[in-house]
Amino acid sequence: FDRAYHDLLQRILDEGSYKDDRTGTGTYSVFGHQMRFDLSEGFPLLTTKKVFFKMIATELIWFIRGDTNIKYLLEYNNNIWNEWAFKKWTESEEYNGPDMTDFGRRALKDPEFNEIYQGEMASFKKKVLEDDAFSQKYGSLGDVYGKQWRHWVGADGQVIDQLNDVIEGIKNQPDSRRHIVTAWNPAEIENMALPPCHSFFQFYVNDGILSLQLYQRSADVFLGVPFNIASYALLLHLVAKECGLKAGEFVHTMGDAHIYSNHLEAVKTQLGRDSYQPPQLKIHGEQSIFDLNFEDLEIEHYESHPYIKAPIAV
Ligand code: THF
Repeated sequence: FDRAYHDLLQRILDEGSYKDDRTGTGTYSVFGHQMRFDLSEGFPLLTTKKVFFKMIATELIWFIRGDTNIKYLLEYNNNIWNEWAFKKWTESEEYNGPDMTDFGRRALKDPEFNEIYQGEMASFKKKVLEDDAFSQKYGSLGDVYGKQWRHWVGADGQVIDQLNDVIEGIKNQPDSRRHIVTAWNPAEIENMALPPCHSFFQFYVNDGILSLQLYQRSADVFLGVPFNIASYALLLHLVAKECGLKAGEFVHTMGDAHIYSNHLEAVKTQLGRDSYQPPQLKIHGEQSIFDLNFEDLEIEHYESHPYIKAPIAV
């Protein structure tokens, strides 16, 4: 499994072209890449660095619940979406703390600023967890994944539950070519903290086996992609179980696949490592996908190389 991922890293090192990006960090990128993971061989949690399944699973359950507020994630000590909510808060009228413009890059360069930023972030998290009115207003990321998957609002105000509809479709008309969920809602992009990176996915049923293909418009290959692979593999397992099918292939198709310039050293470290056997996923209980909790999921026999730390671009 790590092979397909390492091939992508190597391809970007060999062929990638340098360009500036929205975050001001700079990336090396290729356009158009596809990886395939056959889930009958195991669960694709990378083994050449430690990847935190808990972060991936709680984020996916958060999408499935239709939730768009980081409060749920914080309750699981999952911090992967904090920066985007924090950015909205510090740019709001009500914020009157120290200037947080461009906090992501400044925190990396300036230790004194980093102290102040860490303090502001800690009190932001505390307020989201403890103050309901505050968290409703500033814990929300806007009309992101959960909203579009479960409560897409049509032009006439009708609400579409895409995830539920796609599951019913797979059960009732498995051969259909319309098993699609899209998070890319052009009418609501401006109301999102960040337009969806993993934007569109489709299921395919053949011979009792369910496969899933994702189109990801923008792929942060070192930090995001290991999460995205495991997240959609988990989604495929959950939907397959819900529909009484076997989980087949996860096909990961990417548009702009990039390595941030400040991840290059980390990438080289990872490429120097050999992979272990992939772990196995266990789903406990017979509850529906919509009632699933993190505690129902378990990863078994996960052996990995150590964690490699790298900064996230905001
Ligand atoms: N922005 C960028 N620049 N890259 C992304 O991958 C990304 N996402 C989501 C939204 N914006 C993005 C957020 N997903 C981590 C992983 C996934 C994220 C955000 C952050 C991360 O930092 N992972 C660390 C561990 C974090 C922890 O343990 O708290 C890691 O080393 O894996 C892509 O959907």
